[in-house]
Amino acid sequence: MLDKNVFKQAVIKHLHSTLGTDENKADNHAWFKAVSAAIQELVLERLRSTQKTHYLNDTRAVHYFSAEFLMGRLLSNNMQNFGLFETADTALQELGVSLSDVLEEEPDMALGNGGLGRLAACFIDSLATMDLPAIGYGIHYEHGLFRQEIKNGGQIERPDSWRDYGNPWEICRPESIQEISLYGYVETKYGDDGKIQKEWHPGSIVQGVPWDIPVVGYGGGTVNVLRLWQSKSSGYFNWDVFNAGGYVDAQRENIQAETISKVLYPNDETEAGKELRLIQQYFFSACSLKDIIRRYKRAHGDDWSRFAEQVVVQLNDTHPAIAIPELMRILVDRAELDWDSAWAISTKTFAYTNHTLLPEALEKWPVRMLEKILPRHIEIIYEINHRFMQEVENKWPGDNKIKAKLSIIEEAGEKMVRMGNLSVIGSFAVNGVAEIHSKLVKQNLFPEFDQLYPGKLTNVTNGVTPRRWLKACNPLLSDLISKKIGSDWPLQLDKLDAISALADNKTFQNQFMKIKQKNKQILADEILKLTGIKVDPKAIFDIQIKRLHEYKRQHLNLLHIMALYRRLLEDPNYDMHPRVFIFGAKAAPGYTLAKTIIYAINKIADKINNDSRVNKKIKVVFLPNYRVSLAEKMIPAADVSQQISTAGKEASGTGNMKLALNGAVTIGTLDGANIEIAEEVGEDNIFIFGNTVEEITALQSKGYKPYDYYYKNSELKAVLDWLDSDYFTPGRPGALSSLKDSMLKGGDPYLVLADYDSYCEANIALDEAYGDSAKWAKMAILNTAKMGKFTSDRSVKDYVERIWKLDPCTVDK
Ligand code: 6GP
Repeated sequence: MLDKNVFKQAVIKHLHSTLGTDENKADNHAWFKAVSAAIQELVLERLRSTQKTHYLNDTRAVHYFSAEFLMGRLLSNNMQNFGLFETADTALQELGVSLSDVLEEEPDMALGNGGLGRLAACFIDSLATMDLPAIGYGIHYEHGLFRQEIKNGGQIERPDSWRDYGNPWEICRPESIQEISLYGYVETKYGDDGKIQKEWHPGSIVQGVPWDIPVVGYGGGTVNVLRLWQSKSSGYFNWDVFNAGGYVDAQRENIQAETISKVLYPNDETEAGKELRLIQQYFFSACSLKDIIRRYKRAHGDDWSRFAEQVVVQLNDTHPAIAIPELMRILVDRAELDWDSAWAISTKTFAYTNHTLLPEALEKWPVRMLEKILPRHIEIIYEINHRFMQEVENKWPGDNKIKAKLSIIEEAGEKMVRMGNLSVIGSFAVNGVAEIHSKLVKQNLFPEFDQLYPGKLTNVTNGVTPRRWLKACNPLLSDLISKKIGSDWPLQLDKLDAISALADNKTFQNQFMKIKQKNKQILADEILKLTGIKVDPKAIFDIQIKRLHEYKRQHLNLLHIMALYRRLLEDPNYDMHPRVFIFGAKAAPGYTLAKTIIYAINKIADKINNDSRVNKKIKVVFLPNYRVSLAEKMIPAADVSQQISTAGKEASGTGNMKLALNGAVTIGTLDGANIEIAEEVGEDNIFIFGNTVEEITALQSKGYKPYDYYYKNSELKAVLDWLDSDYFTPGRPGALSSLKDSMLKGGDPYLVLADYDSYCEANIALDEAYGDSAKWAKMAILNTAKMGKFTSDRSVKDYVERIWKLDPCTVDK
């Protein structure tokens, strides 16, 4: 593609003419900018060809609406996808620059919280790789997810400023600015034909400025776009104030408009319920729909009949669900289609993915808030609901209980709009993200909808991109795999299965485990650099990385660590393989108990790591500011993957897939995609423990009593009581009591105590298995070998076949 010398010249050219510096003066950041600019030249060339090809072929495209895209870093990814990584590496070496240092200069694009946002990033990677016409639509947050610092063991949130020094990938497109309306009132008029017409007189207008981030497919054939909207004052609305001498007041409106895209709400799986959040949702959904319609009209004029043939919109959770009444508003009020035709188009356009069953995450907006911010939309929602209630009446005549349950409007207490119900009613397909989750969506969340619309509710199991999550992040293992089975596995992950045949081969086992050992050494160095803690790379590296949430049960892991600590104090010869427990997790700033768990991990870590009686056997590490780029360093070094959520709570998980792909063995519950991982790797190659969904339901229905477990198991009791002392928090007795209380007085809502014994047993089995190095190597190899199913290419293929109905469109080189 590009040879080393041409690449060098391009980099130097950008160093000179884009950055205004030179080889002698440039620091790593300048090199990063220059290298990115050189790569971006290629990216933009492919972007132009892609857009032209899609336009000429008038392709049907998927529009992935998501309030979050957790992209991470792009330079290494884009070089990998163009096959230029090695070229760049040697070119820079010859210029006396280290590529890995340069890559470290790139801030993560952390425009997301966790699983949902990272899934969106994997999907757009797969879409481009598979030459599928697609656009990601989201918000150009000025501040992504907060940067986490740990002070005295506790989490402190600092603002993230990912584009303070400019972002080399994004392109501003002022030519495609959109304007959207907010507030105001609706006027009811009668047309000449006597028909009722509605006119929304907005109280305020906001501009959406699009920033495009190119999304490079593997192989560099297709380059799609992620279009992120930045809010800006419309500029002319406040001239009156301005002319009246109110310069400062006029600026106030600018500030308000610009607030919309200022920050990402840091709540993971918790509904924010804040006015600004609803405005964010409407802002990006409305800008995106306008953008889609502008493009559609360019090809098809005012003929709406082909809209749903050309456009499919995937709603990533209910965050963009307001797009449903927005499209109805455009079709009915603006295009003057009759309701039924408009509804037919709308319901062929939208599809909805549910990502959680947690009640606190199911979005509801006060009717009052919608009346104020989106007065026309609430009318439309009422109309949708009115017609839907007739359908319900036809199916279940006279059943008011069902009506109350299925209604878009919740009437008990303050009137609320249920965005989940709106999404199911307004979409032609609804999917969960793993088999068990989709089953629970059908059985528990939306059972009546499943009866009313047979076949609408379906499953698409999540996946992850093997380009980022194996090829790029684990180059040693990738090279070994390619040597053994050829190099096309990143595009056909099923091919990994071929290494199963080598799982018993001593030479291959040694090669595989040597690489794991090297990756562990690299992580050990990083841990030392980041925390000052020295860990032994020969110990088991046991990793739990994910957002901090009670349902994910980091505290179950912690109770077991404390139990090991006690066992070692009681019996210095307690037989266990040395183990390093490594955590990475951010807590929502307002989630007090989650923050206490972070504090507990750090305090217990301090104690254990400095206790010479035990610190040869156990160490505990909390790596601050967990994010995509840190995950890329941790995952290749994991021996053990902790996936220990309460059964029925983790919709799928995707970290579980990334860790197993890199040869970590899972200790996990029968929850989310763990179940499918277990099916793939086989029960001998995973440590499954804990109550199943059915068992948990049974426990709860007979009245779950956490105290029974507390009194029955003296070790568990001792460990929990320990939290009340000041052993881990010298001078602050009781600082960790709220954690104990959550599992006893608080009723232990996530059944930590019910799974404790079984978790301890699984850990013992794991420790024994690790002691047999050939056995462990085989397990690790088989985990990598059997992950073919979990490529996001397979997920996207499922979406294409079942929901999106897209054809690939190759872009000539
Ligand atoms: C997450 C789920 O918790 C996780 O299990 C799943 O793998 C991921 O979505 C991708 O599907 N849900 C969220 O992050 C969320 O905010 C509203 O749900």
